[in-house]
Amino acid sequence: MRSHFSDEFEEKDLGLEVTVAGWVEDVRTLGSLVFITLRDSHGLSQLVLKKEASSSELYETCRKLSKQSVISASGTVQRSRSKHVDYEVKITALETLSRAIHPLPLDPTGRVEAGLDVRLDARALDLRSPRNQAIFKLRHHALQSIRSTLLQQGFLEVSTSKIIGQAAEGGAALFSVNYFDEQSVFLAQSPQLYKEQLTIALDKVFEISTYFRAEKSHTTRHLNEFTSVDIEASFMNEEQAMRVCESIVISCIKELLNTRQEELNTLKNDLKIPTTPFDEITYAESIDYLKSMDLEINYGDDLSDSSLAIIAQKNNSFFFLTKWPQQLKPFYIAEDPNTHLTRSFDLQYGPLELASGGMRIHQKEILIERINGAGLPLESFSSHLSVFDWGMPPHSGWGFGFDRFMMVLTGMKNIREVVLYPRDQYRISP
Ligand code: AMO
Repeated sequence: MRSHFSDEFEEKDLGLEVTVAGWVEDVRTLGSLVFITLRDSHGLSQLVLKKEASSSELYETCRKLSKQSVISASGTVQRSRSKHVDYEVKITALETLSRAIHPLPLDPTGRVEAGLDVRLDARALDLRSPRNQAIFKLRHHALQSIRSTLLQQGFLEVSTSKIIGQAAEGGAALFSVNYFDEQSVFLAQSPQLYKEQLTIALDKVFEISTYFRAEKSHTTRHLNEFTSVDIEASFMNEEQAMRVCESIVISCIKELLNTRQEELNTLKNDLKIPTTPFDEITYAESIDYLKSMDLEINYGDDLSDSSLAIIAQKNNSFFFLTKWPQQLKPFYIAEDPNTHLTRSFDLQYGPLELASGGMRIHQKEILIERINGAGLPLESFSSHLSVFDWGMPPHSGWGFGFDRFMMVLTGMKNIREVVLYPRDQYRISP
């Protein structure tokens, strides 16, 4: 069975015998004519049938079609008088392949709006709407673009284990699951330790995968399972890592603007190419600025949502927040011995944190000190620490929240909109 769509037909197809298949979006009768709008992920096609003595049974079948049923219809291509399509199929035969049972949980044409929870409960049907198709097509193309940018820069794509025996980055936000013999293991919250280890052999690696965090942050930007793009590279410093991060953002936006205007228009998202290099504000400058705005904040405090919102009034596009004090960054981030500030950065889009990274500690003794200082159990890191005896190069990297980046690309305000089956504290199905 081959499906054709009206926007595929050309003048030369007039009179061609075709079979089209798809989902019934609409059925309208106009005098003795019945029009069927058929949709699939490529677009729309229009079918038409005139009621005549010889076609009255087929006419009744068409008229009574339930919306969203799957049909296949055969006929000939003719010119259409409709405003929406240039060509239509004058049908001679129709088969219902699967009947949609009404009432449906939602109307995928979007004409009747449904709340996000209703939509997520019936996600597969929800995805049939042009708006959601645009989101997930952009997601597909964004992933391809990021992958290709990193490949062009010589990164090797890797897949690290998501089942881990020990808490890797500190125990806080890990899900534990039963493994064999009731032994508990954890789901990886990031590939941090593995990607660092890989720099001793594979040089420059990247991974695109889902990770798991047992955080109870029920916000529009947190999920308990999220997709991250991670890189790690030997002999790279934090400045170079920031430029790589910037490059995936810029290339992706350029590519979507060049090739996916249709989806961007559907979402009415006015995406613009940001200027480079992205602005850089240090943590200390942020604190000074917040103080100058009469905010009660002290050096060493974390930047809360409201603080970031104030900083974002001045910087409403992409910018880096750099040089954080050690207590606000993970144990593996390197410190500048002169300033005692970490060689770290966060990539922000206004108030939204998109990525974090930096230069790592590559000397075993310093790392041990930092693990102890963070109050983490040293024995959990024994196999990781042994790698540092095998020739650990200086290295840097970052983790980039891909779902959050999708919020920027699509203009969506809730991360659940850009993830097929989002998982949060209250949602583990479908
Ligand atoms: P971090 O914990 O900052 O750093 O995570 C990196 C980025 O991942 C995204 N992110 C999330 N997205 C959705 N839901 C969540 N619950 C969530 N948690 C994090 C954010 C964040 O900036 N190992 C380091 C990275 C590194 O240094 O390489 C790490 O995981 O966009």
